[in-house]
Amino acid sequence: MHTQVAIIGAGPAGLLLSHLLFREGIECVVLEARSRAYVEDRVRAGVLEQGTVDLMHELGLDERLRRESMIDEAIDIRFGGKLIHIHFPELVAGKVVTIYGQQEVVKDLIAARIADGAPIDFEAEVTGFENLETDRPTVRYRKGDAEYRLSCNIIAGCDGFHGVCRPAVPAGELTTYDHVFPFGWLGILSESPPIKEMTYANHDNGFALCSRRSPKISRHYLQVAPDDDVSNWSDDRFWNELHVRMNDADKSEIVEGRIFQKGVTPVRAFVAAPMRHGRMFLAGDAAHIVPPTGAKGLNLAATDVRVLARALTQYFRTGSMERLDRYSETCLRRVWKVVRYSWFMTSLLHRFPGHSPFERNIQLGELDYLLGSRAGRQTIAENYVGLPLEDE
Ligand code: RFL
Ligand code: PHB
Repeated sequence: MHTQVAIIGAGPAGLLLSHLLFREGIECVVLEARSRAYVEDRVRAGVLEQGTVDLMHELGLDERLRRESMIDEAIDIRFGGKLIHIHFPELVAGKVVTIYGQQEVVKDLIAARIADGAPIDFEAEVTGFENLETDRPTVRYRKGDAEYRLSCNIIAGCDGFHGVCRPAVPAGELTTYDHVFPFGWLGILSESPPIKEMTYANHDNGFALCSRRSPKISRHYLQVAPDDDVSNWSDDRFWNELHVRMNDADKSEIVEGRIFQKGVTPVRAFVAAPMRHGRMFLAGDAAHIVPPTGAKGLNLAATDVRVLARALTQYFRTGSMERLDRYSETCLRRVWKVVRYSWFMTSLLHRFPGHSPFERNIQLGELDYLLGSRAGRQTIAENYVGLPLEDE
């Protein structure tokens, strides 16, 4: 079998790319190791930048998003009994962010692709590649007990952080930058109405975040030890700690409800450069991960594939590799700005086990600065809503 673009992975990166290429009449096959149900149920991100919402709109895939998403005009940061209010429209010319669960985005993208008659090959696990350096690479994959081969012109490595594409690049060709923070996030979903504003907290006990998925579903996070396990966190322990860190000791603000999902996730920044080897182009988490504090992972995956789709369109229309040759450099400029911002928010808002009293006071000084400085709050707002897309 042959296709123009073999897309590995049906996460946001792979699915968005498949729609962008479909629109340009470029043929692709999407290979996904997991089942459709598994991919659609994976609970992850929730904050969409305007650029990501615009992309869904341009693709004509925002019908449910428009109906069910919620707009956030602000975030709050609580620390030491004080409140920093960052109101986006006031600080960055009318900009806002949209709350819509990543798994809802994924469900919409999968349904639309199937409706286009261009299905996704689920439970098709890619196991290896051949001839990556030639103009006819081959993808090997397994479905059940059978092995298959797919020949293509281009491979899009959209298979996430634990995928097979990045490890297929020969040793020494990639430079990797890795920064593991000394804590993790415990995230829950609960059947309870959320608090008024998306609220981050830096408390002596550690970071906390109150977010939401709908008017009836809350999404909350607590900083925990990096190797912590959900079994250490009974529902009661979770709620009690959240009230404390959110300065809601009398439990009058945060409504407790049935917790129906709980998971611990590492907090880490990672970049692999270049985002390319021969005919394989890496996009999204396959190439980089950012700590969740900036709410940027999904949005960065979306900007990567926007750049990649434009470059592939040029290539298949004209035969020119000019944009493909610039793909990695173009993406990495944005990636490093987003890594920087996510690192900054993570450093600002967490308790670091190794911090000296000096470092803790510097952190509190920075929070106090933001409280009094419009310029400081504007920097956060500008990044939170998403930096403008620079024309590549
Ligand atoms: P994904 O979503 O991991 O998809 C990769 C897909 O590839 C498949 N795969 C393979 N398929 C075939 N053969 C193989 N050998 C394969 N190996 C892997 C996998 O099964 C999977 O389906 O990567 P993608 O598309 O790059 O998307 C990235 C985003 O998922 C990620 O960056 C975000 O979820 C990060 N993130 C957030 N991003 C935001 O923009 N805003 C947020 O508010 C936000 N919050 C978060 C987050 C991530 C979190 N976790 C759990 C890591 C909050 C959390 C808690
Ligand atoms: C979420 O709603 O899942 C969420 C919100 C803000 C973040 C990270 C995750 O910074």
